[in-house]
Amino acid sequence: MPASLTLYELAGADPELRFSPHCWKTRMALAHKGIEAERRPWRFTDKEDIAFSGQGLVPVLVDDGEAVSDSWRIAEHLESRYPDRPSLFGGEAAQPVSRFVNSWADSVLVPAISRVILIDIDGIIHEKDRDYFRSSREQRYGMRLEEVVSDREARLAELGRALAPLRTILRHQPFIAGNSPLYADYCAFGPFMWARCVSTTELLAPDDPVFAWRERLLDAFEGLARSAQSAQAG
Ligand SMILES: N[C@@H](CCC(=O)N[C@@H](CS)C(=O)NCC(=O)O)C(=O)O
Repeated sequence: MPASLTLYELAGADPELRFSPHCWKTRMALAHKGIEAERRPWRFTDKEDIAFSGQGLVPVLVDDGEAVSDSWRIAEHLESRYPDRPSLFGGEAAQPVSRFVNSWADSVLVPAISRVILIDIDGIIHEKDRDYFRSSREQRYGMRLEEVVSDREARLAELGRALAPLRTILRHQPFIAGNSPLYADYCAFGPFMWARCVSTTELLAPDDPVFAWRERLLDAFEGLARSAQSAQAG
């Protein structure tokens, strides 16, 4: 068994609400490998608590004393440190393809979902994080949070268009990786968990193949994601 692992995860005012898309990628990766970690709640402004990792973002995984930050680097670490556990990438040649999916999720999916749910994050975070969250995000987007999410119908339509590559592949197979999920699936699923955790807005139509894929991942690992604390009812 792995020695001792600690995962720092972004939490809301409710410490059980773990809502970061990147932390969800890591959470699913650990479940895939069958590895337990102590999960510590972390807030946006708790920078000093993860200063030992040399940066200020989560997820941070501490594995037997070694700190690894960035969800992609954590996935690589888990794959090389635990080669006897189920592979996250499905082989060496598939690793760069997973990396492409991760880049797509971060550069297309996260921004598209944020234009729908960003304001909802303001409602679930700890009081001590609220000024930091608003000012850092308003600087990033160059507009007020309220404006980022204005015209919800148009934003949802944009998200729908952004999902075209995912939707197309899921018409032919149950997961991005084929018949069962791999890390590439978790890269795209993390942003949907982010939305589920903070917002009650439905991003997908029930007849969208992406909806059924999300359901399958909510059920994976005995419903790990479905049973997590979230803004969604069930
Ligand atoms: N590329 C990084 C991104 C990590 C990231 O942006 N984490 C966010 C939470 S989702 C964070 O820690 N934000 C802290 C802040 O904005 O100060 C990864 O994949 O882990």
